[in-house]
Amino acid sequence: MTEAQFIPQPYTKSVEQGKVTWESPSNIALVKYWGKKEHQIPENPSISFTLNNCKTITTLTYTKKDNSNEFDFEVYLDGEKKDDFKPKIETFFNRVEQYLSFLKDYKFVVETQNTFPHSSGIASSASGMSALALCLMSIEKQLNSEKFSDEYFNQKASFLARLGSGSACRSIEGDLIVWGKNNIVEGSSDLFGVKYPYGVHENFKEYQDTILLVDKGEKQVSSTVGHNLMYGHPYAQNRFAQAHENLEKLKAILESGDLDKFIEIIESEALTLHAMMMTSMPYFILMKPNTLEIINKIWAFREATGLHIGFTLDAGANVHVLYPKQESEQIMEFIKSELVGYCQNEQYICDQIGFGANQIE
Ligand code: 2P0
Repeated sequence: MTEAQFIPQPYTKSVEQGKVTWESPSNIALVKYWGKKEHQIPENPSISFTLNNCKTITTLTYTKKDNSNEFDFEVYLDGEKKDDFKPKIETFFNRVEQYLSFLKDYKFVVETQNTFPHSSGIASSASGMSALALCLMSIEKQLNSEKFSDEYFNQKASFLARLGSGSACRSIEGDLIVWGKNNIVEGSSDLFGVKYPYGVHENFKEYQDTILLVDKGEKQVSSTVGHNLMYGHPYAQNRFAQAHENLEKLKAILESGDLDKFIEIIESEALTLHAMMMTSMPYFILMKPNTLEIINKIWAFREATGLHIGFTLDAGANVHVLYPKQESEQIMEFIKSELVGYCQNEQYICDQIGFGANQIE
């Protein structure tokens, strides 16, 4: 697959107006994407669990307009006009225009809402950009008399979402998605996410993710700044190589169901991501004291009980506590009694592995 395959043929149908709604989930990387080349091409492969409950729901209303000189759109979050979202969408439209030739023919209204608290420190770019990409694909589908296969629809939606925000390309489908060309997963691509094609042990079915909201503030380091820190970073090349190695190890673990080894990889990936930020120039510490308190408590509880509780982190202070469904009763009890006190306003979100986006009729 190359980019050229996503450039549409001239549209055969004309549509005056319409409305389409998609809900799309967030995802949490197990092997992290950190560092990119031009055009949203990742420096290394990543693999993620698609989430189930943390979602963005986006309705796109489109009305044909007289001229096709420029983009014309408005954005609403929870019913309120959000002009500060416009530059990101404008950038996205510019990047995808050659793949969606109708973009300047319509006036769009984007109405969006998240199922998770707005400033929770949970990235809404993955769910938000994937939901918008899917809405645009639904319009493109209507403009073609020829039917798209589901595979093409999802692949192009992921391709477009990636141009909005890299990690968004992993939110179209579930339950495990790989993005970034590598020799370990057949069919992997830098251009879009693909469903993990190999056997996955029962242990990972319905895997749980309880997200502890340690710091709900604005992101201290934007993803653009963050990825740029990997340019000229003294450890970058080793880190990129390590991501391939960890993906290979994870493949064997996903098949065997070895939860101890699983935890070893995901925790190492999380701490490596943060180590990259601590050792870049400029340098950042994105963990908070309570992030470390939680990590130490998790380690002590795991040591004492032998339960398979582990964590991962995004580029922020919140902790994703990951554990198998069959141990959830005891682990949830521990989370509520020992960890929730470290969260801002005791807030946390219970989520689990999910299966991707859905169109809402
Ligand atoms: C990931 N993160 O794999 C990594 C781990 C955060 C930490 O992808 O610039 O918002 O939009 O392509 O996808 C966050 O970066 O970056 C991210 P852009 P994105 O999930």
